[in-house]
Amino acid sequence: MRRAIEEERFVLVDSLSREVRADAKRADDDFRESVRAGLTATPKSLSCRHFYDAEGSALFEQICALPEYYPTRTEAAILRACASDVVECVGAAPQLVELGSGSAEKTRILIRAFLERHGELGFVPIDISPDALVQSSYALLNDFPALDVHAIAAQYVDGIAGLPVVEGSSRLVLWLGSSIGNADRAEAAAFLTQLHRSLGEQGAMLVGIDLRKDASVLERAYDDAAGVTARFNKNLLARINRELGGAFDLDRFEHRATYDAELGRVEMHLVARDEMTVPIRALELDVAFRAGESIHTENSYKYSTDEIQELADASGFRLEAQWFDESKLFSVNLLRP
Ligand code: AVJ
Repeated sequence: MRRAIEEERFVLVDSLSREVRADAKRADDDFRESVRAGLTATPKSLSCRHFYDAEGSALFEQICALPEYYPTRTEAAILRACASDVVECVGAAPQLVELGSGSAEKTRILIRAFLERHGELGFVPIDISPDALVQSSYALLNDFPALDVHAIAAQYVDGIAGLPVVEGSSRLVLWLGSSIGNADRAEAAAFLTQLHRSLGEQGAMLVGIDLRKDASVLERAYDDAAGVTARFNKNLLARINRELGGAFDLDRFEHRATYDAELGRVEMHLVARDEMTVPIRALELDVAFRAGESIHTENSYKYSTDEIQELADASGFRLEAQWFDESKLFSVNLLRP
């Protein structure tokens, strides 16, 4: 089950190669059947979890650097300001776990702070992409000689279940970037409850959550002037063309991002500019669009400070500390059992 890439300081855990192939096949089936279900439903939708193929992941990295997309750099600024407080709050050297670690760029701020305080640290990144794990782990090991990395290529829930046990050390689980925003409020509470149960009394969480704010700021963040987010959104159609033999003409769809202040969420859509029928070969399906018909592709929920408190209460966590940037655009929250 376990493949040692560098014996001393790095372990990458994944499934046996047979299971990896089975997983890849399962992922293909999942994409195909989820696209079929979404495009034959009324209203039409596609799941945001399909954004992140190689192309989409690269576009997401570009989004993070956009002037309009404030979450990434704002969260980084908060982490720089609160890192030493977090280290104090946590106390003894923890096992540092990260959900959806990706490039782990912002995580460096915390790793540095823990290493300065304790001299050594074990880091457990959990990500569905083994390539991203190997790449980010080697970069970290190179830059931090006192760091150990135990990377887990898995879905969040399976990864948490497979966390290595370290005698006498507590756990701090990072969930950054407001990834929690893709879940609706009930799903977010249910997932945190599950984490709370599997982490036990020793586990704390540090969760980055985007805040409610002016619609114009939010809509610019999800519909940037350079059109990167539009390309990111339309990559779903491009991916259907590439992987399922679809015939989508990307120019005949418009990227739309709107903020619903009542629900507190940004919705992304792809809107058909005119009437058309799009064949998708691998699905043996013709998808008919009316002019103006939309495909709902993502929700990104925003929270008030009261809603963050409610989320903590609903999932059995205590909100022990909370940090904001000066303009209160974004929050970083320390949750304890
Ligand atoms: C990765 C879910 C946090 O909702 O802000 C960015 C994804 N979508 N621009 C977000 C996204 C469009 C992002 N999350």
